[in-house]
Amino acid sequence: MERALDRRDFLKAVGFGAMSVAVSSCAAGSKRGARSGPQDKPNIVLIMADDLGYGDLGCYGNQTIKTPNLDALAKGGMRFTDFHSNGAMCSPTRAALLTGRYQQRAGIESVLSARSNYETGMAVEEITFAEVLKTAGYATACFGKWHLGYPPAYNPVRQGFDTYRGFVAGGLDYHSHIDRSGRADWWKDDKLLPEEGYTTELLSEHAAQFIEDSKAKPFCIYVPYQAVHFPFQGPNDEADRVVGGNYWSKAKYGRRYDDVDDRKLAYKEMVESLDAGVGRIVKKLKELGLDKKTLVFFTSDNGAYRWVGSNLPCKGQKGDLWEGGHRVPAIAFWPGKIKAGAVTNETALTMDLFVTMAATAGAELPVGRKLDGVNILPVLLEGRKLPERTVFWRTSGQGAARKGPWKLIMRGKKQGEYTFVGLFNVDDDIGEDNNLAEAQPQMVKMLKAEFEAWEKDVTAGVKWIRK
Ligand SMILES: [Ca+2]
Repeated sequence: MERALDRRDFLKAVGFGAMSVAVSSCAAGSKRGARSGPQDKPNIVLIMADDLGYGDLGCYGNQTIKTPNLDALAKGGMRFTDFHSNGAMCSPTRAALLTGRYQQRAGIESVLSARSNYETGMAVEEITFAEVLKTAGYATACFGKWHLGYPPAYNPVRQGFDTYRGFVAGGLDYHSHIDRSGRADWWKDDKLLPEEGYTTELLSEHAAQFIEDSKAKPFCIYVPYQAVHFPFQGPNDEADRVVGGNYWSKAKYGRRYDDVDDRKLAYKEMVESLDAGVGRIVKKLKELGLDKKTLVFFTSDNGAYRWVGSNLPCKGQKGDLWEGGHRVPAIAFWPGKIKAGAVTNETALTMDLFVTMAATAGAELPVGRKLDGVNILPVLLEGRKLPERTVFWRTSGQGAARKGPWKLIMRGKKQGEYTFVGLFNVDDDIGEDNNLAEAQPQMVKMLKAEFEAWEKDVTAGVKWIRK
């Protein structure tokens, strides 16, 4: 229990308990107060796919891949058309999700590689949504891909999760659970504990079991699936790796890589297994009569690789700051609270989910901590608009800013200057085909100035873990 006491002391030291999340405009928030017990609080199930593109689901227009469970969630809840991952790759988006801030503030702007960053991770001093929800009496669990630190000292159980099953690296073999550096990577809390099975199915089962075990108290489950990140392996494929091997070459993609049609078939199987896993979790909520008191939120950590997945109708892919790199599917489901069949075009980002979950839980936010995300519950519950804001992205020589329909994108940074500057009205031109930078120099100037001010703010005094 020594560790738990340390965490409590730490949370006290950073000022938990003195500021409530503003939820006055929300129906869900207004019913909660000092008189309601923890058992009245809604549960939260946050599911994040990996590398799933904007055009990869049936409810986002995919004609090939069958996703009946996710389509049903969209039909029974709210679908976002303008939701974005904070990063264009895995670790940065996860840092923003966990902390509710731009990932640069946590010093994580690029991927934590199991080859070159194996000794490090996101600082345990960062305050995660799991830690915030714990202060409101929630049971917390993480089942899936962490990708925010490899040594046990950076494990999810050090960041507010009571329970963890899954893997800490990216690009795991779905069957043998061996990472790209040839290490076994399947954990129970902060200890290695192998388990047989297909990654997507194991995580779905653990999530369903946790719901069963935790039904008497409010819970928050974070399920970061690996699906549909490479290697391309469906549930019926064989393991491709052994401990001690090196999988940083093309072998990382798995044996179903060379043949394009077969690779795409594997990808389809992976998305469909993900869809079945979401269905398994929602079915468990329904069986226990918990669906009406649970907010389910589904999204992806970045766009798809276009040579296997679909970001249509967006341009670009994972790693890009074109829309295809960061505009992702997002679905919110909460029967009786969120209007069935709702579609919103509000612009929201991964980092908004931290404050949104705290508001859902009636949890207090840490004092003196700048959170960049905003509460999107008013969008979910009342179809309201968010306050106007400008949001930003930055990754490997690219920068972007978005205000209303306007998106500034800058690419190819060399000696402090970008070789490409584009301005697009992404409401009218989601494919970013019509560059209006020359026609709208004032808008370019304004967004560039806002971007530079943001850059200065989020990088001031940062100790970079991975830039
Ligand atoms: Ca990813």
